[in-house]
Amino acid sequence: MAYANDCDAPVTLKVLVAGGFGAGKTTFVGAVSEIEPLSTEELLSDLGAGADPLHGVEAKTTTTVALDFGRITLDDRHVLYLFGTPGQHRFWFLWEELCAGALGAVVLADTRRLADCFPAVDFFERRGIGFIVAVNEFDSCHRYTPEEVRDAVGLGPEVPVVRCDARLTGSGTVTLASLVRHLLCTSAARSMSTTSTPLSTDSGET
Ligand SMILES: Nc1nc2c(ncn2[C@@H]2O[C@H](COP(=O)(O)OP(=O)(O)OP(=O)(O)O)[C@@H](O)[C@H]2O)c(=O)[nH]1
Ligand SMILES: [Mg+2]
Repeated sequence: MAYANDCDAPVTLKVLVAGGFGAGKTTFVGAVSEIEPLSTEELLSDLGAGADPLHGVEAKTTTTVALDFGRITLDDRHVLYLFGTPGQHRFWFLWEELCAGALGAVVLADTRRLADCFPAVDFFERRGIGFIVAVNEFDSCHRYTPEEVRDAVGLGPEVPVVRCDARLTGSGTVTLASLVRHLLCTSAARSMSTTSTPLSTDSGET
């Protein structure tokens, strides 16, 4: 679509969907995207299977080798671009490129392999990119409470933990709304702390 000038073009907001191998990132992006998602699925090779053990995800036959891409139009001025990251260790170098300009991230936690979300959590914490953890509840797997997940992953109290089903559009949309709410709260808190300068620096303290 061509716009008369740049001011007419909608503001694009970039959000990442990250997490461990097989956590449901491609499924999530596909469920919420209003367009046919772009995915880069390839058959799992022996090389990849050696590096990323398949325990818990034995039924998996393909993996994302670059990214997933989806889009959600929020209103006539705002469009959300969703980027799913690759999960296999050997493609993690792409995360750096993918996170450029990102507003925030959803880290999917797989209830079968909770610890697999550590690297994504660590990645966003180190870069100061706001994120929430969404527990993708696979069928017939143990259901952790959000507090159990917070403790297990070592998340601070400021990081929201929500439950989701990556296959369902409604669940994915609620998850993204939680992320946006979290980012807005964080940014409001930051601007409050930078604008609330003391009235006088002459406190008499030494
Ligand atoms: N039962 C169930 N299956 C799911 C759920 N989410 C994803 N799946 C299935 O799990 C498999 C793996 O999901 P993907 O979306 O490919 O996972 P991914 O995180 O993109 O995987 P990588 O890109 O390889 O890291 C697919 O066959 C999905 O249909 C879920 O919430 N419940
Ligand atoms: Mg994928």
